[in-house]
Amino acid sequence: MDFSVEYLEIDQLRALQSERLMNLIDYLEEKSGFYKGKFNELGISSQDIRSIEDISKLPITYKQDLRDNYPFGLFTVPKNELQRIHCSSGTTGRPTVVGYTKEDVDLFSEVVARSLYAAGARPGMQLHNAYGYGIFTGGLGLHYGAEKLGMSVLPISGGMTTRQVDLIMDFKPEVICCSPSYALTIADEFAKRGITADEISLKYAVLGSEPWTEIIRSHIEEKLGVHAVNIYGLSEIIGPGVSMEDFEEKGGSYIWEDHFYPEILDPATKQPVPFGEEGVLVITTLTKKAMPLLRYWTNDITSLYYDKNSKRSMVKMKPIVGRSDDMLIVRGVNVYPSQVEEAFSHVKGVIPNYYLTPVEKEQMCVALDIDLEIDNDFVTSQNFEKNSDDYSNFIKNFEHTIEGEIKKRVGITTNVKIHAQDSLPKCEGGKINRILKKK
Ligand code: DLL
Repeated sequence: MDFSVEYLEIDQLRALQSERLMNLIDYLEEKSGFYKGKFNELGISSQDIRSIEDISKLPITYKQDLRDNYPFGLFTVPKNELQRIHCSSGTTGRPTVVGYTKEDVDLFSEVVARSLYAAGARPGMQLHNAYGYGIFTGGLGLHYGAEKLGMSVLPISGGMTTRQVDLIMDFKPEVICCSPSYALTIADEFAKRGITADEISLKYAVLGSEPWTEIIRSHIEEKLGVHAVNIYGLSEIIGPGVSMEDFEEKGGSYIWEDHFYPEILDPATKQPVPFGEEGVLVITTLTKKAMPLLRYWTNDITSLYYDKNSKRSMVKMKPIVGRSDDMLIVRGVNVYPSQVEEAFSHVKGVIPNYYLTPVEKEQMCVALDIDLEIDNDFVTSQNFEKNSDDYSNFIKNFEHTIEGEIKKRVGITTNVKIHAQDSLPKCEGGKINRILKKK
C-alpha cells in the first residue's frame, strides 16, 4: 500500500482538499436533489466554492436530514450501483442508512488499512476481529481493511468471551479489535484463568466505537500486554477509519483529512470555534460517491491540534469527550461520563467498570449515583479481615475519596458505592451504556 498522502506538505494537502471539494459540489449539483434544494435555499452555487476555505458557506447536514430522507433519499446513485448498505447502531428512532458503491467500499478498506498500519499492524499479521458483524460498520469495516493491508482475519464477532480467549490462546493473533469495554471483559477472562500478559500473543489492540480514557487504556495494556490505540468513526461518514491514533504517539488521533475534512463548530452558534478549542466535530466526505455528506454534525465533542512529534502532516483530534446527547447536567454543570471516568481514575485501586445513575429532585438532576468496582489485589494488600469494622471504614473512606476527587475535578456531587471486582455487569460485546435510568 502507498501511504504517501499521509505525509503531504500542508499546502499540497489543502490543494487536494480544495480540488476534491469543488468536484464534490459539481457532483452534488448534478446528482443530489437534497443538496440542490439546500444550495438554492442558501443562494449558493458551485461558483461560490473555489477552495476548501469556502467550506463554511455550505449547509450543515444533521442526523434528522438522514431520518427525514429514510431510507435512500440522500443516495446520489441508483440502487443498482450500490455494493453495500449499512445502518447506524443508534437505538432511538429510525436507523440512519448508508450506501456504498464499489469505490466507496474500496475507500472504506483503504482508510481502515491505513488505520491498522498506524495502530502497529503489519501485512502478514493476524487480526482477531471481535467487532460485531452485521449492519454495524465495525465488523465488516475492520475485516475488509485488514485484508486490504494483507493481514489474515478471524471474523469471530462479539460475545462468547470464553471462546474468544480460547481462540486467542490457540491461534495466537498479534492484533485484536473490539470496543474498549469489551477488551476489558476479555482481559478479565484472561486474568480469571491466571494467564498473564507475557503468555498472550497479542501486541496491538485497536479499540473504539465508544469514548474511553487513559485508565481503560492502562488496564488493557497491562493485562493484555498490548499497545491499545483509539480508532474513531461513524457510519454516516463511512464507519471506523475516519480517525486513528498512532501506536508510537498516542494521546490523539490523526483525521484522514484527504477524505474526511473536519471542522469544529460551536454547539450553540454553529460557527467555527478558534483552532484548538472544543466543540462539535463536523465532517465533510470529500470523495464518497453513494452518499456524500456536507458538514455532517457528528454530535461528538472534541478539539483539533497539531503535535510537534507527529510523523504525519494531517491534523489530530483529542479523544472524544462524549456525544452532546450523552451530556448530563448536574445542578447546572455539564458533564460527560468520560469526565467522571477520568476523575476517579486518579484514585488508586479503582477498576473502571462503572455505571452512573442521575438522581433527580423536582425534575432537576442534582447528583449522580456511581456504582464502581474496587481492585481485589488492592483490597487484599490492606490486610483487613473481610467484614471487620476496619474494612468497612476503609471502604467508606475509599468512597469518600472518590467523591472528593470527582467534586474537585468535575465540580459535581456524587454518591459512590463500591462493589467487589467482577461483581457489576460487564460488556458482553459491542458498545456499553454507562448511564442508567434516572431515579
Ligand atoms: O461506532 C463505527 C466504529 C466501529 C468506530 C468500530 C470505531 C470502531 P456508529 O455505530 O455509527 O459507528 O457510531 C458512531 O460512536 O459518533 C461516536 O459517538 C462513537 N464513537 C465511535 N468511535 C469512537 C471513539 C461506529 N473512538 C458514534 N471514541 C460516533 C469515542 C466513538 N466515541
